[in-house]
Amino acid sequence: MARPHENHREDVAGRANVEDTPELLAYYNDLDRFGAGALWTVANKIEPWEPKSESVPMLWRYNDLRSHVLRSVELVTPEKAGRRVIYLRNPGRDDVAAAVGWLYSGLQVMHPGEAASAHRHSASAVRFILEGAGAYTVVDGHKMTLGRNDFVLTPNGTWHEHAVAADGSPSIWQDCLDIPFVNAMEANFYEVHPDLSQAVGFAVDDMTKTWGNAGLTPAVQWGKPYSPMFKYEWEPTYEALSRYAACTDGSPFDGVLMEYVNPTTNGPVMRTMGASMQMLRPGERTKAHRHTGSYLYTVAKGSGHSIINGKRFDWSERDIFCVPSWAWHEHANASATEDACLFCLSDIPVMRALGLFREQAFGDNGGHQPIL
Ligand code: GTQ
Repeated sequence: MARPHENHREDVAGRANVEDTPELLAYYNDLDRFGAGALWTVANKIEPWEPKSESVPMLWRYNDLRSHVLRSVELVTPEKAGRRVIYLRNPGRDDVAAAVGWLYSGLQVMHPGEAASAHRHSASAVRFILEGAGAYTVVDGHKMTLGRNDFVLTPNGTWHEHAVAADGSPSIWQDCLDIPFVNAMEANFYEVHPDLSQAVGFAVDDMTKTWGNAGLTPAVQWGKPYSPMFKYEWEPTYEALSRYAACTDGSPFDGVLMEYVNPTTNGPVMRTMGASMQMLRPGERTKAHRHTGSYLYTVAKGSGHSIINGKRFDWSERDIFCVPSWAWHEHANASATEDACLFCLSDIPVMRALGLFREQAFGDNGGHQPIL
């Protein structure tokens, strides 16, 4: 059966603008029968003037979701579910289970004494701890204890498993993975650990203790293409932002923003995903800009609002929101006395590595300056 005929015309020199005629329609039909089509019918659609994200700006309120996330504990076991996660849906990206762009995110909950089986996959992951005590992750035999606002990496190909210690408390963390991207690349493999769990082979938290010492690096080789510092803790992150805030005007677009880096390269923590923490000082309101790449923000501290493509989203601690690629956005801290901190996970490393990163300030040349 012939597909419905599409013809995306634009009356602009250099763009496709061919009117349908009975003769051409018959021609398109013939091409369709042999698995072919005329580019000029779809060219304007597949080559937009600028990125057109299908993702919708979204705010997921923790207060709305929390009780439902906790309910899943009574409904399914980690053994049966594999992982007990409530994932964040974006109406524009339901087909690929992405929260925004090509990034997946979900809220995983575990009770004390529970553990999820060890596995590995081609997708890379980070976890940002929202609440609870006693949670830990084991990555390739390295055990990391996790507290609120800590952020842990499980890079592509590493064995990983999550659990909460028997004397801990119910824990919820946010998972962010590049699953949709790896699936788009048609390169996703998945493996369950043969023993369902891995032995811990190193001192607890050794990777953070080895690699997370400001300005000091050990005389140890690290050849892997991701950060050896598997866990970045909240306290030193907040201290670094506070110290930097005391001596900078910050960026008019981002406030006081610092990127989490691989200490052996100063580059992003993983090849496909990068992370940053951004401080909005009391009363601070940033200017609007936009850039390519998809962004998931988690409110680590404080409250405020963001305006994304003209729509206002009011957020408070633990809320998650997304900024789709090339969407205008600006952030404001609601408090005149307290700072607010936003954890941000993005696919900027992919954008940069492939030469696709672009950035534009709102109002720059009326938006008409060349961006390529
Ligand atoms: O723990 O690696 O939320 O594979 C979804 C898929 C977490 C994980 C998720 C996963 C993981």
